[in-house]
Amino acid sequence: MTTQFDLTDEQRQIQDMARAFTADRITPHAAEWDEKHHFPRDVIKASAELGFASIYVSEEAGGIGLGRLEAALIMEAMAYGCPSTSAFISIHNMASWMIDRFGSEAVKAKYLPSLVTMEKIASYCLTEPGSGSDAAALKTKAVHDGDDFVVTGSKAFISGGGANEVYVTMVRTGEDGPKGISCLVIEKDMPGVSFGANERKLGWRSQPTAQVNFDGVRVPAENLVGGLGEGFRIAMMGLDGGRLNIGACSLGGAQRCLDEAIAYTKERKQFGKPIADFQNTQFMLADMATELEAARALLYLAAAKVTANAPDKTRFAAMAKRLATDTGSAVVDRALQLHGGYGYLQDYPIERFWRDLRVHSILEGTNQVMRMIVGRELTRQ
Ligand code: FAD
Ligand code: 2MC
Repeated sequence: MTTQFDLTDEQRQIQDMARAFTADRITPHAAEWDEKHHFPRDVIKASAELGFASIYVSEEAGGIGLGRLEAALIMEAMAYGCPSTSAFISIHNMASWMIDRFGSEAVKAKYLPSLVTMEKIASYCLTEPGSGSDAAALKTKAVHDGDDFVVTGSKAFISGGGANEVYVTMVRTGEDGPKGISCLVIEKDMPGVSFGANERKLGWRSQPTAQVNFDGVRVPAENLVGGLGEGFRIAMMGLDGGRLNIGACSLGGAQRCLDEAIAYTKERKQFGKPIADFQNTQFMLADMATELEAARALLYLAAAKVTANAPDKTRFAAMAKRLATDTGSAVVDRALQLHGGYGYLQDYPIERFWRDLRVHSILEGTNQVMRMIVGRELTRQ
């Protein structure tokens, strides 16, 4: 019975490797990256040496060809140090996988070698100023002209916007709605590509977010990923995995804050004893640990379903993202409460995790959209 719910030796080794990398390269610096809005490109690139830039990119394409549970373990481990940096690496993995899974041999050969090493980093461009949750309403137009597509429009909130070299972009090549959307790889240096100002954000400060503008950008037709009209489905399949990873980032961040809260409440004395001795503290810690384990169990199950391409994988990924991100934020909020006034200060890491995790209930599909995906499937019959 228990072996069914245990990680394999290989999964534990991957987890250990990610934890060691985090302890060495991420945790000691994360507060400074946050405070100085520093984008740690060198550390992000170093993660590629361990294969973390291409976790579920195939081995033929230079990736490490692992499953989604392994990806979740890596994201969770790195988020223990910095959820923002971990999530940034997740988005690169999602975009690279889309090229590997759906791209032609030509587009794969052109981009994957530099993406797996993170010589180039990839962004994922779906959201527009006028279409967030209703992603299929996107308007960025790509018109076929000779050997090129000519792309005009804007993408909003793009993680890595202005810094990254490769933009995996959903564009309209046909009719209104999801069937008229295609997926194109656009490069930073193509004439007509420009970027808005770096957004000023509550959290996720170790990475840039910016609008990406396309003004008559000529993109070679060979940069099409998948067939014409397949872009929306490809984008959604990318997000099935992305949502698991974002959930895993919440789990890792929340675990860190739970561990910090246990240590702090054992040290901090009030009314002549450690605050950990109060039953209220113990009950809060007990609930935090219980809820975190429950969310983790669902997320690992959903990850196994995405790896196995199970028919209910999208619903499970949505359920797991919703639960892990809501639970993660609730756990961090209680960890902050247990730190009292000190939790509100930058001297302790909790407020950074509180800010970083908050956006996980919004991006890669809001938690209302997650409920919509689940509710629709449950009532489809
Ligand atoms: P809206 O869709 O306008 O939603 C506003 C509110 O209405 C939300 O509460 C929503 O849940 C609710 N709502 C909308 N429709 C419904 C409905 N049918 N039923 C019930 N409630 C509903 N996008 C990318 O493509 N690439 C990126 O790299 C990227 N990075 C991001 C980084 C950050 C820091 C942020 C903040 C966002 C990023 N996004 C990115 C965009 C993100 O995916 C969107 O913000 C998100 O999908 C929500 O869209 P919106 O902001 O337009 O909100
Ligand atoms: N896998 C495969 N196909 C999928 C799919 C999935 N996960 N989800 C949808 N599709 C298909 C679906 O089957 C349908 O095809 P068909 O008609 O052939 O059956 C088609 O796509 C259209 O799907 P819907 O009818 O469900 O489309 P609708 O427009 O009603 O709603 C919704 C889709 C709301 C689920 C989608 O727009 C959505 O996920 N919105 C949230 C947007 C989002 O997540 N943005 C994240 C941006 S990235 C980010 O934030 C980062 C930080 C990187």
